[in-house]
Amino acid sequence: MKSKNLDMPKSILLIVGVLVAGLVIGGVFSATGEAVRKIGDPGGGTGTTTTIFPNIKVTTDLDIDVEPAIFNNKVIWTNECCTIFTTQDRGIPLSNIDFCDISLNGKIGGCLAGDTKLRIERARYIFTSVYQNFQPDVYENRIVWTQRKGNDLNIMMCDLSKNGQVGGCLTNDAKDQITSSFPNVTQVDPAIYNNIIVWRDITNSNWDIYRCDLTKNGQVGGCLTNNPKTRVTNSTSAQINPDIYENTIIWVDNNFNGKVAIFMCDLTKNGQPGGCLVGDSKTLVHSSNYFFDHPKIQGNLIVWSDSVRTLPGTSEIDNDIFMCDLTKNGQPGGCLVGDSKTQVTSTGQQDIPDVYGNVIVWSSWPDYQYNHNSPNNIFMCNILLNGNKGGCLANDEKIQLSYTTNSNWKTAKIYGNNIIWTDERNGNVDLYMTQI
Ligand SMILES: [Ca+2]
Ligand SMILES: [Ca+2]
Ligand SMILES: [Ca+2]
Ligand SMILES: [Ca+2]
Repeated sequence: MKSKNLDMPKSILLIVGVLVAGLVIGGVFSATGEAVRKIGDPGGGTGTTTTIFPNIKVTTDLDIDVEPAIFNNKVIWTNECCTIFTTQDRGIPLSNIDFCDISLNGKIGGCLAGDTKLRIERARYIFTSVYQNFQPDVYENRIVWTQRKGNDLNIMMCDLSKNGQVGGCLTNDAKDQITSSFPNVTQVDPAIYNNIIVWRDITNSNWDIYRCDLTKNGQVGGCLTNNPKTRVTNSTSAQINPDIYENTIIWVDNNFNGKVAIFMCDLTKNGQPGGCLVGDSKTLVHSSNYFFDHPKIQGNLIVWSDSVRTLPGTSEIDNDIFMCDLTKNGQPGGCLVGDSKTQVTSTGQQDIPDVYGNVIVWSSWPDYQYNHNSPNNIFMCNILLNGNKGGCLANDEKIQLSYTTNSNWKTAKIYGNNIIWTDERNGNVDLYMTQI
């Protein structure tokens, strides 16, 4: 369960302990054989950070394992394998939804490299159409994803507690189709929190955010295939990439007065300014000339990447991680458009953040400005360490979690003490994880 204002005293003690221990044993090898290296994020501060967070391999296959999502111990991702050739779908790779459970590590269904992973939905070839699966998200026992079948894309769902029955998550269980196939209208990018599923939808000829409520199944606003779904936005620009936490939905608007913007709405304010009904005015969080990709919300924090400058000595954009805190609305650090936002990183390229509790993770390319082939790795900070090593202020030295040498952006997701990310250290895209 995702709890509000979650703090993690245990992990803070661990981080501090690790930093202290790291100062003592820096330069040796950890128990798992991962090299312990002293590498500081040139993103700020002085000195070096030592990490001993072991990098645990999750997938070992030669397939492309991407788009991880995590809730409690449940990890889900998109597995892209082998390319097939048909008349309609020439050269499109097959994509499956795979799953493992950290609490089953060492057993079937666990997340260690040697554990057999579970396939929730596989790519299928039906009536000359390839069924592809991607963009998974998970909340408690419910898993949602996007399925493409020919020209029709839909939001799908299964429930692990129904395994072996209709609506369950075993490979051969019939899954629930949330959105309609008729006409062939595209719905993609789902996110789920509790009973609410949100996605982007092109029913009205431009992208809008839509939602449904599982507690209203069978009625208007429910999540059964034929239930009329609830429209959230109606601006003629594209509203995309939604996320949801408790009653707050956030998304990106790709053309708000010529800029890219992050908006939010609050389901408890429905029918009033700031509510999520289609007629309610939505709340502007931030706008920029830079594209945000996926902003994320958890607890009181919203995180995103933005660019406010160029890299020193170049004309290239310098990406940074930014955050705001809903409890500070109306003050510096709050999430209203007039509030100054908090810059988390500094020099180098940083993108694709995620947040849980007081911890923010992201993909960082510290030496990008000097060498575009230099390593890109996963870094983290903890707000409770602000002003110190590991803190989330722009000049605080950050903590490096992964050690790979390739320069591709990585996607990290965090839940509790578990952080999972895409990693190409073995030549194909795998998932790795660590525990903080
Ligand atoms: Ca559809
Ligand atoms: Ca729109
Ligand atoms: Ca930067
Ligand atoms: Ca792989």
